[in-house]
Amino acid sequence: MRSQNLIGASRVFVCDEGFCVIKDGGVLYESIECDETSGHKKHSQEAKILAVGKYEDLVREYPSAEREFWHDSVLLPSLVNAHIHFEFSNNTTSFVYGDFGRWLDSVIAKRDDVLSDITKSVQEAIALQFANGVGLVGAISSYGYDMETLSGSGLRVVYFSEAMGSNPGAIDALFSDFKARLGQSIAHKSELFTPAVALHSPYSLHHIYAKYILQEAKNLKTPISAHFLESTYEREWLMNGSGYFYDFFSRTFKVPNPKPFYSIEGFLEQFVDFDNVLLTHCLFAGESEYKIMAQNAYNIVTCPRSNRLLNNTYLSFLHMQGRKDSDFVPNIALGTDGRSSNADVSLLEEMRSMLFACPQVELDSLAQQILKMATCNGAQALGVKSGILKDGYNADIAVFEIPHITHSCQEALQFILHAKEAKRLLINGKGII
Ligand code: MCF
Ligand code: FE
Repeated sequence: MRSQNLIGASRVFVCDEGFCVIKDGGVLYESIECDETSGHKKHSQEAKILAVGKYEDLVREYPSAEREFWHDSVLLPSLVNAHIHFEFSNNTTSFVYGDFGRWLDSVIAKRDDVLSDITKSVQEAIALQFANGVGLVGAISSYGYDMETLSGSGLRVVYFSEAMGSNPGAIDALFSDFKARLGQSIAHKSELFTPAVALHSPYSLHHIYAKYILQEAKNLKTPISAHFLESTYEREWLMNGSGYFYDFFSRTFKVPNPKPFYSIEGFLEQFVDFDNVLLTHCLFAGESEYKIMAQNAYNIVTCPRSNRLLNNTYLSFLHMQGRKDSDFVPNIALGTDGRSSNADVSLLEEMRSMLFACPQVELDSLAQQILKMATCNGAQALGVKSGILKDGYNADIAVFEIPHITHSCQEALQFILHAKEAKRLLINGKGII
């Protein structure tokens, strides 16, 4: 069964390369429902955008489409939260902020308490994604505790089963646990749920274990995520084998004479044959690492509030600004990280924080860049055809009421300042709100 729908608003943000804004615009999308009868009966639905343009033109061209128009509103692709840990949604005040080492020590000491009985807080975090107009997330799962809740939620999810472990004697046991989690996520695979693989970080993952994990990812052609160069401690450890992580392994884990598992370049080189590589944070990457990332089409995910809280700084994407040399400019997406390193998982708050955290960048251009990071860049990083209003793309659409938006010539900026709660949210053409 096919049905066509038209949705319009006073302003439409296409979220394409040039950040095109359509006045009184609309999006025509088509939903196709089918019952596949191969083996057992399975119901599937797919909704794709067919046309984008002036609302009135689309009404004329598609007179039989069901339609809705939102006044005083902005319509845009539903937002993309490219890095979030739902499993840590119970946390409020358990972890220490202001220094990455103190944070990590506090996570190791307190995580068991935070990780118990998470279902309700995961449901609340999902509801908050919807209220924020988020239609797609890159969910990092360390334990698989959030899998059931996410897979049936209606949210579009790229689900990264995360691997972590530095003890060579434990690799077999860790790998079999990882394969069990990955196997469960594959069993949940659907139009909205994509299994994927995360390597926690260069400091927490044995290089032999990483090889096994990457082989799984290669077989399944999944996206890959890793936390990378988040702290000065991590950089010092990878470059010199000294500092916080030396003490961490020798004192906390009683490893005699510990050594890093990778060089910085060695860690990056592991991913050259993969298509969707997401490196989160990259706060202490320099020109040479940016170059490797850009040349291999790796994506950066930045989580500004988490970065301020754990490492007292922000991704310096300033030096990439206005640089036409695309060799040095990786695609940058936006994430909230988890409540393990943030006050909440609101992407709209993250966008506002980022706006205020980059005073060096011209305001209107920054606002447009943040919106692209939270839509097209995020979807591109995750390998999902959402995040742009364009024919053939998923009908993942959000509408926000922004009073008097039609009076402004700074629509992107005013959106970031005033968007509070989605009035309408479609994921795969289905009305979530
Ligand atoms: O992105 C932040 C900071 N960097 C690293 N890890 C995490 C972050 N938020 C949550 N985590 C999790 C990670 O997935 O904390 C644990 C892992 O489960 C840290 S390793 C003991
Ligand atoms: Fe994280």
